[in-house]
Amino acid sequence: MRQKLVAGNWKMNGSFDLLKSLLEPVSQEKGLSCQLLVCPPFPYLAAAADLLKSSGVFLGAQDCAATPVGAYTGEVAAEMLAEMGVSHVILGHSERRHYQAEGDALVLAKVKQALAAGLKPVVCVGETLEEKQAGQTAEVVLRQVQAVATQLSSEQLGQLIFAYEPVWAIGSGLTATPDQAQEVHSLIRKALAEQDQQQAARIQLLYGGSVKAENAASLFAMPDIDGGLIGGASLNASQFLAIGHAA
Ligand code: G2H
Repeated sequence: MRQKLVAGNWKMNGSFDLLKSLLEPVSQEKGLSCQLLVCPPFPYLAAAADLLKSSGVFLGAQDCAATPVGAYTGEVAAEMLAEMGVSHVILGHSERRHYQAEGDALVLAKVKQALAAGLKPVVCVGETLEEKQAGQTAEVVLRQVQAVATQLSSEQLGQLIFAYEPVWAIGSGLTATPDQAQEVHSLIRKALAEQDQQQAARIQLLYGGSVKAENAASLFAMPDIDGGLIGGASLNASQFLAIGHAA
């Protein structure tokens, strides 16, 4: 019922060379049953939109402003992204929560802007190693999910994608086991179902954190894991496509 989604989060990596060498094979790949999404940094979005034209591969950004267009130097508005052919936007990634001190209220404001512009927000949630060790995983993850979900209408809720990314698994080579990830995904879906059962059954829940071709199939086989948000491994076309084939 839910299609799998494999999303590449390039983070602050890339070049025009990489764009071409990566997106050409990705856009030409046939025979994947999952959806593909690539999220390069802002300066490459226009060229990426061109390379992905009529490929069926979705294009995403890694952030957007919390306000509509206006006097906000250095910011990029959601409606600008939409105008460029962007369909998705990653919001609340743990790197932004950490390095840019983004909190739940700011993430919610960005989600609202994204939705108003017709973008699908990919809202990232996840606990740090300290929080995990203190037994606070469920509390932290559900707080981050509900800070957004409970402030939206049912229709808006249905536009969201959540990505569970345990912070201790990001870029570390450590991955949550499929069972650990499923347990958290199932908690998220149950919390969403308490708000809106129909939408909860439809919302894609991605797993992120050191996903590679070797561990993707076992993660994606879990009932509440609807694909992955892939960092490092999305920078290599054959790795990224192999993860797509695992989905
Ligand atoms: C988690 C993930 C992508 P990586 O940040 O969002 O990155 O796969 O490199 O752990």
